[in-house]
Amino acid sequence: MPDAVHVASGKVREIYALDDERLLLVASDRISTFDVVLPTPIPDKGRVLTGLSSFWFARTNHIVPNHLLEIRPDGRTLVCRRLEMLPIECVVRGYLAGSGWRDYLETWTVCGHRLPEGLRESERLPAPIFTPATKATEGHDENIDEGQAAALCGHERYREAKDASLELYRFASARAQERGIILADTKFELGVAPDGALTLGDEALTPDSSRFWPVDGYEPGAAQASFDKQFVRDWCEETGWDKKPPGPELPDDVVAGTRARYVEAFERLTGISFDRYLDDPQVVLG
Ligand code: Q0T
Repeated sequence: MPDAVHVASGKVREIYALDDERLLLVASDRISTFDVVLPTPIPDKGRVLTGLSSFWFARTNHIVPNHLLEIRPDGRTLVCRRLEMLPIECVVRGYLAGSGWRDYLETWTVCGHRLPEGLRESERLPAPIFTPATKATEGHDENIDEGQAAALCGHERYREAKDASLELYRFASARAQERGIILADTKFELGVAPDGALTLGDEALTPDSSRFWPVDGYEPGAAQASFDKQFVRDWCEETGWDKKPPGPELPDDVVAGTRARYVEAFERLTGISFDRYLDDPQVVLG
């Protein structure tokens, strides 16, 4: 990529600028758990995430346009339209987990949404809720209420982003449920294209931007096993690691088991064999 200028690094991916209008998003095989990137990569994880994200982009244009222009033959690189990103994370929750559960325990509300009393951890909500958060440059994103989010984005844009996010969640969670995966919650990053259209950016509806739970074994009242990262988490807990960097090297069986779970999520959700994707990444565009 001689002409691509590096512009940003995430925990598990890199962004390069091709020109004023286009970016390259490169997904690595790095994996993070308990907020720490581990030294051992999961082979093909970046391809699974890129393929899944592209699959959803190709099927949700009727809800909101997105930044995808092209998947590169390596299966881990997307050419994307450059957007002016909104200053909020667009989170949708269909189930009570993570910071939503913690906020609920203290206030029976999440981002200003009053919820019924007596809900249990991981319980399905009466209806999905939009729970915006700030984009923290360091540390964790902070949940904010509708008024704060609308002030940051502008009221009109906020309403549009909220409606699109809820519709994307309803669309994807229905398909995931049919295929044995609960999409407990998910985070979208939306932006504005040069023509002024609200546009979906980032990666979308992947296990790194969402909580995926297996339908089999779902049982409210406790935290649920993660579809993709549970082997890694269980193994890290067994080692007695203090969750501070550096993380432990993963043994081969944990790497292989985790790769298999990512591939399984891809195949269940897309209905496409992952080997076919490796052969020709364009298959996910349908
Ligand atoms: C972005 C303009 O992931 C991020 O950075 C860490 C690697 C967040 N981020 C997104 C953008 C995008 C996208 N995606 C876009 N289409 N246009 N900016 C920049 N940083």
